[in-house]
Amino acid sequence: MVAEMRTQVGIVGAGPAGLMLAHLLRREAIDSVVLERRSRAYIEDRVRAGVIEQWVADLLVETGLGERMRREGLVHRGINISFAGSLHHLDFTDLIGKHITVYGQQEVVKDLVAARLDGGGELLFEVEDVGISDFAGAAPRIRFRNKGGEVVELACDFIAGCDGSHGVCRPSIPQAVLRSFEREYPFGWLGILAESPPPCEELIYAYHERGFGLYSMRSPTLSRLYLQCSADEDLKNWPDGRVWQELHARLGGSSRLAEGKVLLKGVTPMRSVVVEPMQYGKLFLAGDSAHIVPPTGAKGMNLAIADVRVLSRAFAEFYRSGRTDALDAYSQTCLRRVWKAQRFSWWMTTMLHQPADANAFDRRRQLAELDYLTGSQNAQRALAENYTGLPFD
Ligand code: RFL
Ligand code: PHB
Repeated sequence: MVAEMRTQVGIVGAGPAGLMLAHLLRREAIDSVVLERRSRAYIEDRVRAGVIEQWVADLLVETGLGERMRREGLVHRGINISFAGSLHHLDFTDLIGKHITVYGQQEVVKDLVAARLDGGGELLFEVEDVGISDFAGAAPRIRFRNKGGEVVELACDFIAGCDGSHGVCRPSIPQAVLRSFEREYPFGWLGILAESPPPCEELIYAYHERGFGLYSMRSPTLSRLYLQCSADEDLKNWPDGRVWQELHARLGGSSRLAEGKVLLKGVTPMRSVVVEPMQYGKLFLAGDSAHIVPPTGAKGMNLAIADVRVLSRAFAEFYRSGRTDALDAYSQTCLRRVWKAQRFSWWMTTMLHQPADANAFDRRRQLAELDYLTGSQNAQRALAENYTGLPFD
């Protein structure tokens, strides 16, 4: 027995992209069903991004999701850059009148899940064997097994592939249609979450000959700290004592880092990926399913939300007027922003990390770049504009 369901937009994946798309569509009275293979607890506990661009914070507030973020989020005027033994503050608010908000991705996810379920929207967790079909034609379908084990066939007008970098939607597009642009970096990030007050009120990006370090936070008592490590680093090599020692060393002489209980430890490889186009027939890819950025520019979640902002508007235009211009332009519209975010993330990454094959010339060049950046208001404005979120067309 196969159960039948129907909706306007079938959304695969309940990360920031899928959940925000469902939220924005609901406000346009467009029906959607969100399918997620993990449990609610799993997606709400998954610690990932932490920095929200100003327009994303504004969007959360405008669409009724800003209450907890306003209370618990940390508004930062800028970031710090540490190199050659000194700390430099880049004040985005003074430079360009904008700011960022530090509010964990899992908090955004919790707020989105609560809004979806409170509003009676369909959000199915722990679905299995999701497969998509017929999206090249007029009647796309998503087949899956629900939590109770029942096979369901969901008929929809469109499918949104918001299922991240290991999802099923992108690999369902014929290979010959997609072009993939990729770069692997010869290092990764070892990240911890620790019960320790952050060493500074705002983030510190540290350039150091021992490797990059990032000092971020989730609250005034919880630090989120990262160290450049090798791409395939074995966590067994990193007992807590070594992690703290390395964090102190890379922060330099000014280290006011207090050690505390390590709640979480993990390694993330670093890569850049873009697939083009982001649309095939009635299937639209959004977020990490279409592109991955190295985390140095804090762009991944923000880009995922930028895609679904464009997509929700295009669906709204279609259902209002039958026009497909915005849907047809979806890929092109998103890719302009995606490539600028790729460029920025690549630039931040190469400026701040030590590749194993770097020679003395490379290190002098990096130091000159950091010296130029921290000495030039114009260079700082360019960083601020990208970091806080480029304007939309
Ligand atoms: P997600 O969040 O991966 O969500 C995809 C969802 O799809 C589900 N899924 C499936 N569901 C059903 N059937 C299937 N077959 C499925 N396959 C997958 C998954 O379970 C999941 O729930 O993708 P989305 O929504 O595109 O969001 C992207 C962001 O999560 C990602 O870009 C950011 O976390 C990246 N990122 C950062 N982004 C920022 O904007 N600012 C930051 O400060 C920042 N820091 C980071 C980061 C990512 C990091 N890691 C761990 C990769 C720091 C780190 C360390
Ligand atoms: C984080 O707080 O997790 C974070 C902040 C800035 C980044 C990446 C991650 O560039």
